[in-house]
This record gives sequence, C-alpha cells and structure tokens, in this order.
Amino acid sequence: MDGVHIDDTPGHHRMNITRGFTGRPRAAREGLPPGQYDAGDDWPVLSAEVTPDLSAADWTFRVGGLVTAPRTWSWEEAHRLPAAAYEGDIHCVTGWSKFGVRFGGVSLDAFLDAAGPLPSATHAVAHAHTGYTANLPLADLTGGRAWIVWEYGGRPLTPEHGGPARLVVPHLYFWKSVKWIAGLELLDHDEPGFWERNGYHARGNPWQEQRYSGD
Ligand SMILES: Nc1nc2c(c(=O)[nH]1)N[C@H]1C(S)=C(S)[C@@H](COP(=O)(O)O)O[C@H]1N2
Ligand SMILES: [Mo]
Repeated sequence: MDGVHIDDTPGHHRMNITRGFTGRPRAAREGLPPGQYDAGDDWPVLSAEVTPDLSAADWTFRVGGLVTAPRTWSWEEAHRLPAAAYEGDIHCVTGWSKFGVRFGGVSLDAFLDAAGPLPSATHAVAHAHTGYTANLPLADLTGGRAWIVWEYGGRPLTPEHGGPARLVVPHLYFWKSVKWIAGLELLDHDEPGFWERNGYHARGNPWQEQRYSGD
C-alpha cells in the first residue's frame, strides 16, 4: 500500500497516512516533525464539539486561579491590548502539519502580565466556552509562545476554527490550541484536560512525538 505507513511500535496502534487526502504525494520537508505530513492548502476542522453560536459581543476571556488579580476581558478590552501575530507552522496529532500560517491577535503574555501569576503557579488549564479543556505547563504559555487570536490570514477567524477567538500554542500539538477560548485557570499542579484524560500526552511536543501518554 504505497503512501500508507503502519506504525508497529509496541504499544502504538495507529496508522499514519503519509500523503494528503487529495492523493498527491508530497515529499517530507524541512520543518516537518517526525510522523507528520504537509497538509498543503487544506486546513482540516477537528472538533470534539458542535461549533457554538458565539458572537464577539458574548465572548469573554478570563485569567483566574493562582494569580494576584483575576481578570475578565471583553472583546473590546482584549482588542485594546498590543496587537501581536504568529507566523509559522502548526502540527496536529492526527498527522497533518500546516506551514506558514498567520494568526493575528494578542500575545498571551499581555493577559498573564495583567493578572500576575503567583510564584506557586506552574500549570494551567485552558477552557473553552463549549466545555473543552487542555492542560499546559505555564512555561509553554509565556515568553511569546502563545497567543489569543481572532484573525487568520488577515481575515476574522471562522467559527469552525474557533472564532471569535481561540488559543494558539503552535510549538505543541494543535489539540492544546483551544477553540472558542474562555479562560485560563492557573494551578500549582498538572491537571489533565479533555484529550489528556483520554490517553493523550500531558505536554504534546511534536518534535519529541509526544502523542500519547507514555510516549
Ligand atoms: N474548544 C475546542 N477546542 C479544540 C478542539 C475541540 O474539540 N474543542 N479540538 C482540538 C483539536 S484535537 C485540534 S487538532 C484543533 C483543531 O483546530 P482546527 O479545527 O482549527 O484545525 O483544535 C483543538 N481545539
Ligand atoms: Mo487534534
């Protein structure tokens, strides 16, 4: 079966399709983490939830838990923070990677600096307005490596991709990038989110192929 690679690593029962769904084989390229393929122009929608009917006026973003000043931002308040963009690649645990995407919004640092994480804060749970959650080490959310975004390619982020606003943490597998983001709860311990409770890795670094717990 040309183009289909069966992963027979002990303990892993999965199949990696190493070509796009359009059937056009693509050579592995530089910048592609192990076991990933280049999705090209496709941007698959992957949701464990029904796309919510969430307007910008109803969207809020809260930072709470172990912070000195818990805060909630409205759409307008969030837009008054300094604009920031991510231009680069994204990697989904199901196998596709997408090169050279551009997301526009605000660096998560701007929100976290305003809320002031307590020294005891080590992890966060990001949650969606729909109930989806993902856990992340706080260190993966700071230092210009995470964004709250509302634009994709210069246009408003579409609802199925998490609009009005989503989290983007591009150096980790994309399941950490919570769509319809509602807030971050800072904790002094790691607490598994939706996929992490269902067998996925606590951190999800694509360069170390941290797909499943135990990887
Ligand atoms: N709220 C919410 N966020 C979510 C998900 C979800 O089901 N609900 N799915 C995650 C998964 S598994 C992936 S791969 C990406 C997919 O984002 P996309 O649909 O924009 O490609 O969103 C992540 N964020
Ligand atoms: Mo995913």
